[in-house]
Amino acid sequence: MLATAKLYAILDLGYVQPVDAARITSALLAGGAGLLQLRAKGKDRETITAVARELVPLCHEAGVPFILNDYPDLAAELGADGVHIGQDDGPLAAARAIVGEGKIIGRSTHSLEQAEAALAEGFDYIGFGPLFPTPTKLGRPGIGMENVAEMERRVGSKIPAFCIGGIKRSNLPEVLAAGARRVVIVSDLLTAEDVAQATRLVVDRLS
Ligand code: 3NM
Repeated sequence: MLATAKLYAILDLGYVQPVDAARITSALLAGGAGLLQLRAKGKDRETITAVARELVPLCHEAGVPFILNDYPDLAAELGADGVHIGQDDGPLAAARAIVGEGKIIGRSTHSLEQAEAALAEGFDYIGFGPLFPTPTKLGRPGIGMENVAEMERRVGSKIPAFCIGGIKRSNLPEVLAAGARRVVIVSDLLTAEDVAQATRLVVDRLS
Protein backbone atom coordinates (compact mmCIF):
# COMPACT_ATOMS: atom_id res chain seq x y z
CA MET A 1 0.00 0.00 0.00
CA LEU A 2 2.86 2.39 0.72
CA ALA A 3 4.13 2.02 -2.84
CA THR A 4 0.80 3.06 -4.33
CA ALA A 5 -0.20 5.76 -1.84
CA LYS A 6 -0.48 9.19 -3.46
CA LEU A 7 -2.27 11.10 -0.73
CA TYR A 8 -0.98 10.81 2.82
CA ALA A 9 -3.54 12.15 5.28
CA ILE A 10 -2.73 13.18 8.84
CA LEU A 11 -5.23 13.13 11.66
CA ASP A 12 -3.71 16.01 13.63
CA LEU A 13 -5.10 16.52 17.12
CA GLY A 14 -4.24 20.20 16.77
CA TYR A 15 -7.26 20.39 14.43
CA VAL A 16 -9.47 17.50 15.50
CA GLN A 17 -10.73 16.77 19.00
CA PRO A 18 -10.15 13.18 20.18
CA VAL A 19 -13.92 12.64 20.29
CA ASP A 20 -14.11 13.40 16.54
CA ALA A 21 -10.98 11.46 15.53
CA ALA A 22 -12.72 8.26 14.39
CA ARG A 23 -15.39 10.11 12.39
CA ILE A 24 -12.88 12.32 10.58
CA THR A 25 -10.53 9.40 9.96
CA SER A 26 -13.38 7.42 8.42
CA ALA A 27 -14.02 10.35 6.08
CA LEU A 28 -10.34 10.56 5.08
CA LEU A 29 -10.35 6.83 4.38
CA ALA A 30 -13.65 6.97 2.51
CA GLY A 31 -12.17 9.71 0.35
CA GLY A 32 -9.29 7.46 -0.64
CA ALA A 33 -6.32 8.50 1.51
CA GLY A 34 -3.56 5.93 0.96
CA LEU A 35 -1.69 6.41 4.24
CA LEU A 36 -2.96 7.70 7.57
CA GLN A 37 -0.87 9.24 10.30
CA LEU A 38 -1.88 10.17 13.81
CA ARG A 39 -0.06 13.36 14.85
CA ALA A 40 -0.59 14.37 18.45
CA LYS A 41 2.06 16.93 19.37
CA GLY A 42 1.93 17.82 23.05
CA LYS A 43 -0.72 15.23 23.93
CA ASP A 44 -0.19 12.72 26.71
CA ARG A 45 0.40 9.05 26.05
CA GLU A 46 -3.04 8.11 27.37
CA THR A 47 -4.77 10.33 24.82
CA ILE A 48 -2.58 9.09 21.98
CA THR A 49 -3.18 5.49 23.01
CA ALA A 50 -6.95 5.93 23.26
CA VAL A 51 -7.22 7.62 19.87
CA ALA A 52 -4.85 5.17 18.17
CA ARG A 53 -6.85 2.22 19.46
CA GLU A 54 -9.86 3.62 17.60
CA LEU A 55 -8.01 4.48 14.39
CA VAL A 56 -5.94 1.32 13.89
CA PRO A 57 -8.94 -0.94 13.15
CA LEU A 58 -10.51 1.67 10.85
CA CYS A 59 -7.30 1.88 8.83
CA HIS A 60 -6.91 -1.88 8.71
CA GLU A 61 -10.49 -2.38 7.53
CA ALA A 62 -9.71 0.06 4.73
CA GLY A 63 -6.38 -1.61 3.93
CA VAL A 64 -4.51 1.60 4.72
CA PRO A 65 -1.29 1.64 6.78
CA PHE A 66 -1.56 3.42 10.11
CA ILE A 67 1.54 5.48 10.98
CA LEU A 68 2.19 7.09 14.35
CA ASN A 69 4.08 10.38 14.52
CA ASP A 70 6.99 10.02 16.97
CA TYR A 71 6.90 7.41 19.78
CA PRO A 72 8.32 4.24 18.15
CA ASP A 73 7.63 2.38 21.39
CA LEU A 74 3.93 3.29 21.34
CA ALA A 75 3.76 2.46 17.64
CA ALA A 76 4.96 -1.06 18.42
CA GLU A 77 2.66 -1.44 21.40
CA LEU A 78 -0.42 -0.21 19.52
CA GLY A 79 0.06 -2.38 16.44
CA ALA A 80 0.78 0.56 14.16
CA ASP A 81 2.15 -0.24 10.71
CA GLY A 82 4.89 2.28 11.12
CA VAL A 83 6.27 5.42 12.65
CA HIS A 84 7.23 8.84 11.32
CA ILE A 85 10.23 10.65 12.79
CA GLY A 86 11.81 14.06 12.31
CA GLN A 87 15.36 15.23 11.69
CA ASP A 88 16.06 15.47 15.42
CA ASP A 89 14.68 12.06 16.34
CA GLY A 90 17.86 10.04 15.89
CA PRO A 91 18.97 7.47 13.33
CA LEU A 92 16.78 5.01 11.48
CA ALA A 93 18.42 2.04 13.19
CA ALA A 94 17.37 3.22 16.65
CA ALA A 95 13.72 3.56 15.60
CA ARG A 96 13.88 0.23 13.73
CA ALA A 97 15.18 -1.51 16.83
CA ILE A 98 12.10 -0.36 18.71
CA VAL A 99 9.26 -0.68 16.16
CA GLY A 100 10.61 -3.86 14.62
CA GLU A 101 11.52 -5.21 11.22
CA GLY A 102 8.87 -5.00 8.56
CA LYS A 103 7.39 -1.75 9.85
CA ILE A 104 7.28 1.43 7.77
CA ILE A 105 9.58 4.20 8.97
CA GLY A 106 9.40 7.66 7.42
CA ARG A 107 11.54 10.77 7.89
CA SER A 108 10.75 14.47 7.58
CA THR A 109 13.24 16.18 5.27
CA HIS A 110 13.61 19.89 4.61
CA SER A 111 16.18 20.05 1.82
CA LEU A 112 17.50 18.04 -1.11
CA GLU A 113 20.49 17.01 0.99
CA GLN A 114 18.32 15.70 3.81
CA ALA A 115 16.11 13.85 1.33
CA GLU A 116 19.13 12.11 -0.19
CA ALA A 117 20.51 11.32 3.26
CA ALA A 118 17.21 9.69 4.28
CA LEU A 119 17.25 7.56 1.12
CA ALA A 120 20.85 6.52 1.77
CA GLU A 121 20.08 5.66 5.38
CA GLY A 122 17.27 3.36 4.28
CA PHE A 123 14.04 5.11 5.26
CA ASP A 124 10.92 3.66 3.66
CA TYR A 125 9.55 7.05 2.62
CA ILE A 126 10.15 10.74 3.17
CA GLY A 127 8.19 13.91 3.67
CA PHE A 128 9.69 16.90 1.82
CA GLY A 129 8.84 20.39 2.95
CA PRO A 130 7.35 22.56 4.15
CA LEU A 131 6.90 23.82 0.61
CA PHE A 132 4.99 26.81 1.97
CA PRO A 133 4.75 28.35 5.45
CA THR A 134 1.91 26.67 7.33
CA PRO A 135 -0.01 27.16 10.57
CA THR A 136 0.32 23.41 11.17
CA LYS A 137 4.07 23.80 11.68
CA LEU A 138 4.53 27.37 12.79
CA GLY A 139 7.85 29.15 12.58
CA ARG A 140 9.30 27.28 9.62
CA PRO A 141 9.99 29.11 6.39
CA GLY A 142 8.73 27.47 3.22
CA ILE A 143 11.44 25.81 1.10
CA GLY A 144 9.53 26.56 -2.09
CA MET A 145 9.01 24.35 -5.08
CA GLU A 146 12.30 24.80 -6.97
CA ASN A 147 13.82 21.53 -5.72
CA VAL A 148 10.73 19.37 -6.03
CA ALA A 149 11.50 18.01 -9.50
CA GLU A 150 15.13 17.24 -8.62
CA MET A 151 14.06 15.59 -5.35
CA GLU A 152 11.61 13.42 -7.32
CA ARG A 153 14.39 12.42 -9.73
CA ARG A 154 16.96 11.62 -7.06
CA VAL A 155 14.77 10.24 -4.26
CA GLY A 156 11.12 9.94 -5.32
CA SER A 157 12.14 7.51 -8.07
CA LYS A 158 13.50 5.13 -5.39
CA ILE A 159 11.17 5.50 -2.38
CA PRO A 160 7.81 7.26 -1.97
CA ALA A 161 8.38 10.99 -1.41
CA PHE A 162 5.51 13.12 -0.18
CA CYS A 163 5.60 16.87 -0.59
CA ILE A 164 4.15 18.58 2.47
CA GLY A 165 3.46 21.95 4.03
CA GLY A 166 0.84 24.45 3.00
CA ILE A 167 -0.51 22.27 0.21
CA LYS A 168 -4.21 22.78 -0.42
CA ARG A 169 -6.77 21.87 -3.03
CA SER A 170 -6.35 25.38 -4.39
CA ASN A 171 -2.57 25.20 -4.98
CA LEU A 172 -2.31 21.49 -5.77
CA PRO A 173 -2.15 22.11 -9.55
CA GLU A 174 0.99 24.26 -9.07
CA VAL A 175 2.58 21.68 -6.78
CA LEU A 176 1.94 18.95 -9.34
CA ALA A 177 3.23 21.16 -12.15
CA ALA A 178 6.45 21.59 -10.13
CA GLY A 179 6.93 17.82 -10.31
CA ALA A 180 5.34 16.46 -7.13
CA ARG A 181 3.73 13.05 -7.44
CA ARG A 182 2.59 12.43 -3.86
CA VAL A 183 1.45 14.87 -1.20
CA VAL A 184 0.54 15.22 2.44
CA ILE A 185 -2.35 17.60 3.13
CA VAL A 186 -3.35 18.28 6.71
CA SER A 187 -5.31 21.43 7.50
CA ASP A 188 -7.04 21.87 4.15
CA LEU A 189 -8.65 18.43 4.51
CA LEU A 190 -9.31 18.52 8.26
CA THR A 191 -11.07 21.88 8.03
CA ALA A 192 -13.04 21.07 4.88
CA GLU A 193 -16.82 21.19 5.15
CA ASP A 194 -17.04 17.70 3.63
CA VAL A 195 -13.81 15.89 4.49
CA ALA A 196 -14.51 12.81 2.37
CA GLN A 197 -15.40 14.87 -0.69
CA ALA A 198 -12.32 17.11 -0.32
CA THR A 199 -10.12 14.03 0.05
CA ARG A 200 -11.66 12.38 -3.00
CA LEU A 201 -11.04 15.49 -5.07
CA VAL A 202 -7.34 15.45 -4.17
CA VAL A 203 -7.00 11.70 -4.78
CA ASP A 204 -8.62 12.07 -8.19
CA ARG A 205 -6.18 14.85 -9.13
CA LEU A 206 -3.22 12.75 -8.06
CA SER A 207 -4.17 9.63 -10.00
N1 3NM B 1 5.51 18.56 8.64
P1 3NM B 1 -0.59 21.50 6.38
S1 3NM B 1 5.01 20.58 7.22
C1 3NM B 1 3.42 18.14 9.86
O1 3NM B 1 7.84 20.04 6.41
C2 3NM B 1 4.22 18.89 8.91
O2 3NM B 1 8.14 18.39 7.77
C3 3NM B 1 6.07 19.38 7.75
O3 3NM B 1 0.28 20.66 7.41
C4 3NM B 1 7.44 19.27 7.28
O4 3NM B 1 -1.01 20.59 5.29
C5 3NM B 1 3.79 19.99 8.19
O5 3NM B 1 -1.77 21.95 7.22
C6 3NM B 1 2.43 20.59 8.27
O6 3NM B 1 0.25 22.64 5.93
C7 3NM B 1 1.55 20.20 7.14
